[in-house]
Amino acid sequence: MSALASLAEVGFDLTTLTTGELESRSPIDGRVLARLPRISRAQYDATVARSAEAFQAWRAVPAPRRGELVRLFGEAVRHHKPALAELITLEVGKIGSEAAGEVQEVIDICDFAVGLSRQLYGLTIASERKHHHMLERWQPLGPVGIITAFNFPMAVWCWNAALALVCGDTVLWKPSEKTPLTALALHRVLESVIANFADAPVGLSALLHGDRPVGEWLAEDTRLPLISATGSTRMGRDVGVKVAGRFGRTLLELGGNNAMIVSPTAAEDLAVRAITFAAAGTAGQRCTTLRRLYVHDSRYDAIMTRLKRAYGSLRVGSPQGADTLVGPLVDAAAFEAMQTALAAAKAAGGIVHHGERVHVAGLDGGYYVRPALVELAGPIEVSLKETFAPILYVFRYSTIEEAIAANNAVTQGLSSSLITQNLSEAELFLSAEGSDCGIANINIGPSGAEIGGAFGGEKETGGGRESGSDAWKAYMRRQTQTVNYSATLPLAQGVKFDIE
Ligand code: UN1
Repeated sequence: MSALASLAEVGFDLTTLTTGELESRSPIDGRVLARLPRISRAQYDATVARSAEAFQAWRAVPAPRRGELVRLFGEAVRHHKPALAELITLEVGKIGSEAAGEVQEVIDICDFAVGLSRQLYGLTIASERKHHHMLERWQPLGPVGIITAFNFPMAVWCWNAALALVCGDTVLWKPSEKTPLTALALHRVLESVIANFADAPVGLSALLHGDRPVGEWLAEDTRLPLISATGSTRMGRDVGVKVAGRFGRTLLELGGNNAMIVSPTAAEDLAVRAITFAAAGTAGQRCTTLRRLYVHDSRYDAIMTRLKRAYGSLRVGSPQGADTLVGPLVDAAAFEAMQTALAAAKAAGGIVHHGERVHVAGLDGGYYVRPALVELAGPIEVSLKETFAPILYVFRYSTIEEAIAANNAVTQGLSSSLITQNLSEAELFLSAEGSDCGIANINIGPSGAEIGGAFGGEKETGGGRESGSDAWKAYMRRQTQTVNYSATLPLAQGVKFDIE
């Protein structure tokens, strides 16, 4: 029996999802898994109105009690973990362990949020006025719009939703039009928890199925003080400009073009594994995927030999196969973008290894590729862009300063890494003169971050921070409070204003 069966408990049944404009296709074989209706403008407006109404009640529920809802949700996700992971594999094409890892990331952020629900700390501040005290208090913000991408169809929503819910906000989720099913299943799990939670108002969390116009409605909607959006830089620029135009806030997590530097002292086995997982894993479809590799001259030939061999033997195939390491690309458009990028790299003098389509028996409708390595003498137009596919551009370098400058010489700034045993190089990379990215790692690839740290990046990556650390502050409104417990009214800065 399919692991999906457990989801019947929350009213999710694939066989009943047969009508609607949105088509969920499996990257495994291109088959249509389900059809779902797209939300209309009138339904959208009613949903946001309910969310705004629900916020009035939810903000007054004590934060630890809000945390209890998220705790119960995390428990329910644990129960449905095999089913949710199977659905990610079906709809996104992730291999089993990565799909399970994504569901684990959902569970982890729930646990984090539960603890956070008792730690929404503010500051106390010394007042210059006698018998006054000042404090900084974090208040719930309002209904939050969350726009997510296909490649992490559950975890990224939950980074936002789990924090927003404990912060006292209500949430509205527009998932990628490529992954309506995973969103529906996970949201049904949350709905089932909400239905049994007395303090949860109707409309606390909503799912908005649709494509681009729904994202635009959210961006333009003055009822939503915060829009958190994950996806391409182009999408982020549109959303960012629209939201800024109405003085709303955005939390943007956009494109990456992540690099790794392999230094003269790098441990070779570790480097080769780190490179291969970060560049070829998830079929190159993480925003943290390794896309540029800088190898020191002294190590270049040996590392390239190992990489070509490792890439040649990577098991590409159905993500449902127990041994598979590289599943399919999400769709034909992703395959074409990859081939276009490889052709451009070749035309610009790059030496391309692999990257060809792999035909998997019985799965002709799926786009499987052998991940590509492209040797380049220097940056070219296509290596400065993010192509959402497994292409790794490889360069030589001779000094660490030169390699760090190259790491930083792109418009994106998400993640970065250095493989070294040299303490001075590691510290330089992590210093003010080092990597300019939101994430900087030593002896780890750029992908696969834990939820405990703040996740996000600089420059065209959008500047937002989600998930751990103090990212919760984005979902709250900061209020400075001054209280006078004297009978007089001294004014700050010594100002005198005495009246008769
Ligand atoms: C993404 O690709 O949008 O760090 C998120 C990672 C994952 C999250 C990736 N934990 O690779």
